[in-house]
Amino acid sequence: MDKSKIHPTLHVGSPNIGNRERFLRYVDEMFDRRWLTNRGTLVLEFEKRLAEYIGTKHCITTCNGTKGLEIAARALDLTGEVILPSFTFVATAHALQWQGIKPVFCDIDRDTYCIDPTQIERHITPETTGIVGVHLFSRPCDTQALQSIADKYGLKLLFDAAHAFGCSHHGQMIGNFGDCEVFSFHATKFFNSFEGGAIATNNDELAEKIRLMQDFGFREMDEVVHLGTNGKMTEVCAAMGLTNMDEIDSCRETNKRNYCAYKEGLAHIPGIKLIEYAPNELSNWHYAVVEVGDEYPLSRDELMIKLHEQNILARRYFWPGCHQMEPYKSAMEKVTVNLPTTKKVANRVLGLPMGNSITGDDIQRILLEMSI
Ligand code: T4K
Repeated sequence: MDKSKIHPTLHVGSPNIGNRERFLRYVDEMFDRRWLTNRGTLVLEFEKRLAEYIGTKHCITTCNGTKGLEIAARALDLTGEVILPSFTFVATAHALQWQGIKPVFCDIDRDTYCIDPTQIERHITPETTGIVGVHLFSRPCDTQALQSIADKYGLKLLFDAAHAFGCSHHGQMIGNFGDCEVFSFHATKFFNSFEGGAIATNNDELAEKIRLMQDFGFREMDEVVHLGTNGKMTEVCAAMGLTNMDEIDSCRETNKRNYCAYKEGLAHIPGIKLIEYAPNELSNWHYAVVEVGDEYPLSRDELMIKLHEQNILARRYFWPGCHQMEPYKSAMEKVTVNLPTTKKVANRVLGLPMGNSITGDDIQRILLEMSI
């Protein structure tokens, strides 16, 4: 029997979709203008609103977060080796490797799952040019510690902020840290533009370089002044982004309500620990990630299979860690890899369905399946 007929499928990355009429109005106007891409009206308006929202001088849109990371890495002149966590989506590593930069994997902090600043210095060599911190599952890195290390060794500091749009750290919006920060607006993210991304920075010179690079290096018609690529966002994506901007606060509230429902229910299940968000900071509450501990009667993978059998598509993001994926795994075959916290966390975490389509009843159904 088709199980989706008994229970609808619940996804981790179910998209948040704003007001359809407003979106269609934007699209209608776009067709009237006959301007579909190449820094059109909607992209320019979207960039202005993004920069206002996060309080940065610049926020340059890109076609996706991965391209944003690639462009940011090039604009920062990263070469040689760059230190990053292994416990992240593989795009963080691929964006470096794709342009011949060697990703050097560092262990993570046991509490935040973000790169552990105390482990970074041992990876620094004469080839190191930068550090990439990832604000994993919406929880910020220790930005101050990372900045101190970057300053001490003259390294560039880039943040992969794919998960952290709409979050603050020490009272400041994510987007304002390091040399620049890169967001993803993929469909599965808290805030989406179908596909898309943006690079936020307060550095005028860097912003100018990024703008040139994402449009083939064009300054004026026929005038190419820099090496560039095609990293542009389309107008229809900007229309989705603008539509969803009006719903940010209500999405945040729904996520918070869902997170709190999980927290209350999971408190009664021994061996299951939900990640915590800092109480005095703004969060997008988009990730209900649990650690499955020894006290729980099932392993993480057994729990995942059990949930999948009930159409609850929990995901073991980001197992097994980038260093266990190709091409990094083969490249590191002869090297001793010592990432004990990454290994432990990657073997225990499970992301539960979140997003605005998930209801309180859905969460009760998930909790019931998890209560053994
Ligand atoms: N850095 C970090 C830390 C990231 O997490 C990501 C992306 C990036 C960089 C790169 O940013 P982008 O270049 O993607 O902008 C998904 C996403 O494709 C990816 O954007 C995301 N991270 C990653 C964590 O998740 P998959 O391969 O897991 O996607 P998929 O197709 O399995 O979908 C995930 C879940 O979402 C499924 O349960 C189905 C559901 N879903 C998905 C889509 C697209 C829906 O319900 N509706 C949808 O439209 O990578």
